[in-house]
Amino acid sequence: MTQSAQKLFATEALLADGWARDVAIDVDAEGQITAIKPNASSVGRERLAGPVVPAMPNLHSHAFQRAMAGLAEIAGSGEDSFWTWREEMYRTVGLLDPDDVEAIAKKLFVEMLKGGFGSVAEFHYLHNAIDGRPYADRAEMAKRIIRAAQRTGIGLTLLPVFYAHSNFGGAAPNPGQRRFVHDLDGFQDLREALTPASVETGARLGLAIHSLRAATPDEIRALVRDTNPSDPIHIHVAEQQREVDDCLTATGRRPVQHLSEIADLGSRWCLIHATHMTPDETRVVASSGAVVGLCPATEANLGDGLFPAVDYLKQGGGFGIGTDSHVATSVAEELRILEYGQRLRDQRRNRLAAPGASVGRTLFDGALAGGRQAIGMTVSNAADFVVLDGDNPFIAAATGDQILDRWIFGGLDHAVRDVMVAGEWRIRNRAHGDDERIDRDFLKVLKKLAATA
Ligand code: NGQ
Ligand code: ZN
Repeated sequence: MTQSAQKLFATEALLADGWARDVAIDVDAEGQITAIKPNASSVGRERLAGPVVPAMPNLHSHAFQRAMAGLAEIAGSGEDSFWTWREEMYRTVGLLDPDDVEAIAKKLFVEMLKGGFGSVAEFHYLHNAIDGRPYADRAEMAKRIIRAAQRTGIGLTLLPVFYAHSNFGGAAPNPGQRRFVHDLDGFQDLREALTPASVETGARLGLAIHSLRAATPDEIRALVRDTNPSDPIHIHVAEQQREVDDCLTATGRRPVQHLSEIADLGSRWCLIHATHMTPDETRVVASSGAVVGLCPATEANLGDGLFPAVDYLKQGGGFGIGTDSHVATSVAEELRILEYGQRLRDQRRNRLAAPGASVGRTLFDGALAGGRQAIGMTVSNAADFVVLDGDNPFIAAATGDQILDRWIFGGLDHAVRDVMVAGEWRIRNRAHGDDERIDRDFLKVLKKLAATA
């Protein structure tokens, strides 16, 4: 898509090498940044309405789950868990047609933009029709995700998910999983069906393997072998203690240990959650070049446990953030919960930054680098950035890292004002051009779900 070139000016901006003042930013007609000059003049440039920070990649999303956020909070037997939540999630899965999923994804992607994300990796496993048969076009559902990203303007890395079993040892899938499953040939057909749409829209493609429960070691090796060597590979791993126990029973190994023996973990890999790791496993992952995909709001909501972030970050481990089930959709909220989990466990403050460093800045920089790697966006000059609200007194009075600390830890949940992705304004003054229609279509889906409750 071509647009006209833009000459922008920010009084303060977080650049690759740190904060700079009076920054001139040139964006060309393809949406690429062609020049960034600090200490420049604003003459002839559009003045941005506040400090500028890079847009964050959201490295883990199951878009359809946005529709049930907040609806699984009625206490059951007293033993509610991830696994009872999953039953409710499967019930929602059984109700959604392609139009519904597209409407949910559009609403969600706009919310993510408003929360400070510029791109998303969709871990997409809702492939088959409600009765479990493939759609006439196997890529029907995935194409709805692509269309939602294109219409809302969020950057997309689509990760079609391989899912074949209900548990370790190649157990048959259960009925609630019929919309997710493929064999290796069917999955290859899906990937091929997606290639033209991804080329046409600029969506990046990668591979996701649902979990060590859902794919056997042989299947994992075959999938990795058949994937373009530069594509990212994502997998859920070690999120729940029960998964650790089942893995130990089936293989004699813990999940992360088992995965590291099946696959050569390196910079293409993104381990989603990796919550339950021993110090040895933590060391292996931290030194592997892989990224861990942390989803702090969802992990808290589902009662997963706490990732050993203090040890992992001290060892230089890579990480990014995802909103996963979308009980939150904001950069600030995910980073805040990540830090607060460690504080609650340790009964200490400022856990994830080195002495003298800002926690907000440390987490923001870490999640940006890891997120870009995990979504396959490492070499990019795309104009993807967020303008924080310079009229907010907290932001207006802050400078440098304090801007991030105020945003993340000061409760400024509406600090994101404008968002540019690939050189186009997707959010201006907190609004998306298509808000009304997107809300109307989304409301229809919510009413349909409420009618079947
Ligand atoms: C998912 N979600 O695939 O949506 C999973 C739940 C499972 C999270 N792990 C299902 N947060 O892991 O079996
Ligand atoms: Zn997930």
